[in-house]
Amino acid sequence: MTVTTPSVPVHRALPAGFAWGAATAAYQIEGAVTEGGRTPSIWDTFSHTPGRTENGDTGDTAVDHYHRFRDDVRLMADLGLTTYRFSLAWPRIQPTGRGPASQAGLDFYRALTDELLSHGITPVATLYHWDLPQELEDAGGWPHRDTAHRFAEYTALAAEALGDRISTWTTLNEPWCSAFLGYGSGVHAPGRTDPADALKAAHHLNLGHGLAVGALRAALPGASRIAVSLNLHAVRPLSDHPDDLAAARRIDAVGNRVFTSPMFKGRYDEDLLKDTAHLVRWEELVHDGDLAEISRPIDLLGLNYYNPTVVSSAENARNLARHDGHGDSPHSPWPGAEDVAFHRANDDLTAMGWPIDPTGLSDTLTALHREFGLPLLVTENGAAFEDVPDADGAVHDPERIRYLESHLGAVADAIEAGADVRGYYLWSLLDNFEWAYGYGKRFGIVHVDYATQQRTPKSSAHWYSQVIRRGGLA
Ligand code: IFM
Repeated sequence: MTVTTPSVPVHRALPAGFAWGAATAAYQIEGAVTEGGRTPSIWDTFSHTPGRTENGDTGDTAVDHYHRFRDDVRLMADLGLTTYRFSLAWPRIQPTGRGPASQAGLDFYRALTDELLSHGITPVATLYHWDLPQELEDAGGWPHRDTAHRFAEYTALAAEALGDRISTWTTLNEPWCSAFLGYGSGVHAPGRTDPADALKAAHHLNLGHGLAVGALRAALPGASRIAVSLNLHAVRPLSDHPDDLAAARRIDAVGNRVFTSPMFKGRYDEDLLKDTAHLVRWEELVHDGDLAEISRPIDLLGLNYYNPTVVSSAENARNLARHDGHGDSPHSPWPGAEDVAFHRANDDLTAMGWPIDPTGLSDTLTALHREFGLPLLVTENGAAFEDVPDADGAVHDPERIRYLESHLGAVADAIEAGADVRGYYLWSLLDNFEWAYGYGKRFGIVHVDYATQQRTPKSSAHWYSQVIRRGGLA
């Protein structure tokens, strides 16, 4: 890829040392699902179940990153990325979710990490981006307490083997999706639809996070940094009617504070416990010592942001179109808040139907800074559009550039307002398997021809490269 040196002056510089990255996840890009001793995850099972994904798409081959990682790292280096966030596949590192580590699995991530380091790109590893070993789901999955302990055991294996070359670790990616889309609405693997199980899963994901933080601290060198990546909902009431304000409070409770309060305040909030008391017996679910474990201090908070969430009471939604943006299911992913109505913030939409509004990003970053005072990372942000190569094979994606530019501007706004934002990982480096949407939704700044696996940097890749070289926006 050729990169031209920009002559445009920088009008909005990001702080020196700001981490310029891109993010991916194992099941979405690796393929090679039976190689190196890897065993099936819940996403292998789910995607192979008829009717679960668009066109029956699976991650069997994905974008074949397992075999092409050296070329992909070269692409990252050409772009000028200073950092890359990827996830480790649990069933590759610890097949079946129990017992010793697989050398082949560890070797793959050693080779990937060494390749990144040799190009001056800082690796950031996510331990769990939704690929639970199927055996652990068969034993009860995240609603089952033991899964949290299995996660800590796997974390220790990964950290002991890779901690000498990876210094920043993220425990969970978007546990809200794992718990509430996986066990509530069932649009994600494992496709279960029980609101009580969704809440139990949330608690055990929290516990798994806390236990993993302990395992990471024990195994990693002192200067290592530990984070979690949360897709916090930028919740806005449709109006200031008390019922809409109540709807916003409920979604904030079961969408955000179900994770942030135990992790950063060592408690579950009273309103969440009350809203969901008819579904779970929290006093039995939460054991003595769990909250101390979950609230072990971490070094960075990762925010994944795509769009704001506008809500109202069902009554106030009458005659208005409703859009929750989390896929089609007769089952709600919002236990205890099933009657809340969701609305689009505006009609400026991505190919996912998600409204574009960067103020949700700046608002959330500044709110997180005020509330928790932790250094922040934007660990995901990006957009899907209908990208089609032109006659010469070039892919022009001005809408994605507009999206990224406005959201990087929002990061700059938050920094100006005092938030300590240390880096930005756009989603995603490559077009990839977009879960239940299959390959139909393209989020990459690099186009992938799925028939040939050919990579073509889109115009947004060239644009991002210039932003990185400039250290800010023009
Ligand atoms: O592709 C996903 C990613 O795996 C998690 N965050 C949201 C992205 C876009 O839907």
